[in-house]
Amino acid sequence: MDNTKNNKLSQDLGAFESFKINADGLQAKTSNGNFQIKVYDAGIIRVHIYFGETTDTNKYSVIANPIEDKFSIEDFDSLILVKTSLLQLEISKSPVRFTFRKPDGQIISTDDTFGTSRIGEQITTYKKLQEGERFIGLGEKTGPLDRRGQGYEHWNTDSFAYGSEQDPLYCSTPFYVGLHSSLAYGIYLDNSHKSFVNFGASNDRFSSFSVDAGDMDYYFIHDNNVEGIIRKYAHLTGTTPLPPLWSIGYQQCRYSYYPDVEVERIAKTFRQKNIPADVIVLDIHYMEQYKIFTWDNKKFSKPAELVQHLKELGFHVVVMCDPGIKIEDGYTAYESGKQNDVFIKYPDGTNYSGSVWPGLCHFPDFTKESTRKWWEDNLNSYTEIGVDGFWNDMNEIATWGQMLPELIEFDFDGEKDTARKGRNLYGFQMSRATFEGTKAGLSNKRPFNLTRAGFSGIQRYAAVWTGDNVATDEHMMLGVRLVNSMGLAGIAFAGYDVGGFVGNASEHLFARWAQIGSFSPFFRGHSMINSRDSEPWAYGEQVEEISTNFIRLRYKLMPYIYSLFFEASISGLPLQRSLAIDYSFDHNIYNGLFQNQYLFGPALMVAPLESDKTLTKVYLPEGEWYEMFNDQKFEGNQEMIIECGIEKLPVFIKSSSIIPLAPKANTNTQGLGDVLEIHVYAGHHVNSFVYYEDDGESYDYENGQYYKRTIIYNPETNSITLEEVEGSFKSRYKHLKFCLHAFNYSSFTLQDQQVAAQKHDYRFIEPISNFDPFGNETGEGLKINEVMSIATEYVNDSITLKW
Ligand code: NBV
Repeated sequence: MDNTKNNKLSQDLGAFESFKINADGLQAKTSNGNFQIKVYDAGIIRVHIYFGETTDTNKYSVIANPIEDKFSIEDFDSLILVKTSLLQLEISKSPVRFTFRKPDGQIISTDDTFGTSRIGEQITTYKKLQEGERFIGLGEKTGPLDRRGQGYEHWNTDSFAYGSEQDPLYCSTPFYVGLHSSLAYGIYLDNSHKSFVNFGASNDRFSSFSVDAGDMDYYFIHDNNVEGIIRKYAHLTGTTPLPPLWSIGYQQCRYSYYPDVEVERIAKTFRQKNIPADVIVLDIHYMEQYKIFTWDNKKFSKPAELVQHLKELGFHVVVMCDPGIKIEDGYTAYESGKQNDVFIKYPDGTNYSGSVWPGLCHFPDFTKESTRKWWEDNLNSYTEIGVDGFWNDMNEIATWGQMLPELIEFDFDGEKDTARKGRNLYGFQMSRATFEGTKAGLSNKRPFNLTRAGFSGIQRYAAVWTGDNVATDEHMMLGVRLVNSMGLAGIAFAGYDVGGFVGNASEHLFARWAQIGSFSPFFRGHSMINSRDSEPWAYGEQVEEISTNFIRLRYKLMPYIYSLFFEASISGLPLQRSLAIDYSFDHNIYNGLFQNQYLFGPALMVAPLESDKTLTKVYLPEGEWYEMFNDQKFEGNQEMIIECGIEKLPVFIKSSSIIPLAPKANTNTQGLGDVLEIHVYAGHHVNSFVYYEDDGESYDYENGQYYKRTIIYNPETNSITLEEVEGSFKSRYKHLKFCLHAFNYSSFTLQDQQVAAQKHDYRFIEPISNFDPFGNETGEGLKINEVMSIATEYVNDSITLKW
């Protein structure tokens, strides 16, 4: 298909001409272009196609390097074969087309007859749709879990009150997983220009991905399952670093709390009411006329004192950071920004100006090292007074009218390019500058960093939230799906505005949202200016009790959640896991009724439901499940109708699960008890859980100051073992309590000594006063879990309980 004579039509790579083998792959020339193949791992092959003489790649997302000599290349008459232990890439020579196979020859993915072609600067790769092929992932994208039949664009966009089908939103991660014939593969399209993915949107012939400019540069990933593919994507683009423990507690936000006394009143109310919380977020009104690095000296006359008072109450402060720097003589950030030449520019060398909150602004060029340093110096004004949380907003870049001219120039660390390539990277590089800058200013303390916009790799620098959602049931469910999908794209630390940002939540909507949010990685209540108050107590007593119950439950789950963040920091596996990760080939999970269900860590399955429902359909995948709030046991592989009043949520625990729980606490840093409960759910399969603990705030864990041990439940040998501790950190727990669910044994030994087990009631949540959806006053709708408990001292040596 050589259309060279007519450059208005598409032109593919043409025929193979020559190639050279390198230590990490091969470099080839075709009649119309070039391609490089690089091996990054036995299951990761990079295909880099370019039509001109020079390459145009993205230097910010991938942090892995190719491996050398772990593959073989064979040259045949009509094709070249690149082989690793997990993959075979077959490159046909005329025309040049790519086919990925398993070592046994089974096709994983093969080019459509169109292969890779360009129309002008735009390049598209076409892949044959395989029978029954599904597509999942792609990060913050609306639409169903199975994306087959949909198309998407990557172009970071401020999307106030977005519709449930709207695309694009704020954050782009062009990485998806294809599933067919019981196998899974991933494709990461590593190009930050505007790009498109088509999952067979208009016909059943091909899926395709296109870039508006730059090279066609993609990583093909294969592993035994979706989990393995996510791990490999994390190998390429990095993982979420361990967040400070306080940041995974409840965060209270509002646009905006002011003045300072109001902020303190909110904080004190949490404490008076014993509702756990760790963070108060200051939105744009803390600044003087929305100018970053300033404080409004009337509303916040003594910021250092405020931060200190809040600290005494056990609260950390997160501050809003907008990128726009107001053009105003005498404003320090503006003057020093000009002096240090930190802003993005027009081609004539003048600084780009755009209107946003403070008025006309210039915008820092975070792809420039000296700008990042300047940003760091300015951020010191926050870290110096004890602020350790940062919120990067409006970084799509959002300006009034939303039209960032594409000719704007970015430094790209010495390789200047335009906003066509820079726009999707702006939030990513701003978050990088904020993370690295505040990390430097906090001397060995971990900052918390949040962003709205980002690109693949953003997980290394910030948590991501889903922007300006709306207070409706539809949005609540959409938010769950967005976070599930972001988890599939490497963003383990993600969440949504609990209660809805735009509009006013009803009482029941807030209650449901707080329940579901308590099982999300990032847990923050937030709402817009001029909307109703949205603290857990602002919706009446019943909602206060329900929200408090679930926020407390989250705090009980903290040892489990923190251990999962540790796991995410190593493997990239998300906390909030779409069922498509573990049950990828069970077609029921893609049913519109069940597509929002997810696992929160390996043990819990949450089945979100709307606020006006008291009956819901839940799908239990294979295995055995216990309903969390009454331990009722169900066989998997079935749909069920569940009665679920507004006081609780359908949450199921997988049999053989191991869940470490903390004593009741109102913060993650103060008043922590010293009894660790290990809950184990009777089951038939051997299971293990890696328990992880450290000081929760510093980087000392990098020098071995952590406390890690594997807990193993083995129903075959009738034992639970806590293996010996690794690391030099001393656990904050002194006592240990085994809480055994559905164990029908009466005789136990601990370290070979006979021990007594006590049967007693256990409640994860309390009944709601004056309210019972099932007709009585005592909250009996909420049945009680019966557990068998065995208490002992918590020692570092291996501990074994037997029965
Ligand atoms: O800073 C104000 C808001 C913030 O509360 C919200 O969470 C962001 O998504 N911000 C957007 C600016 C504009 C809101 C209309």
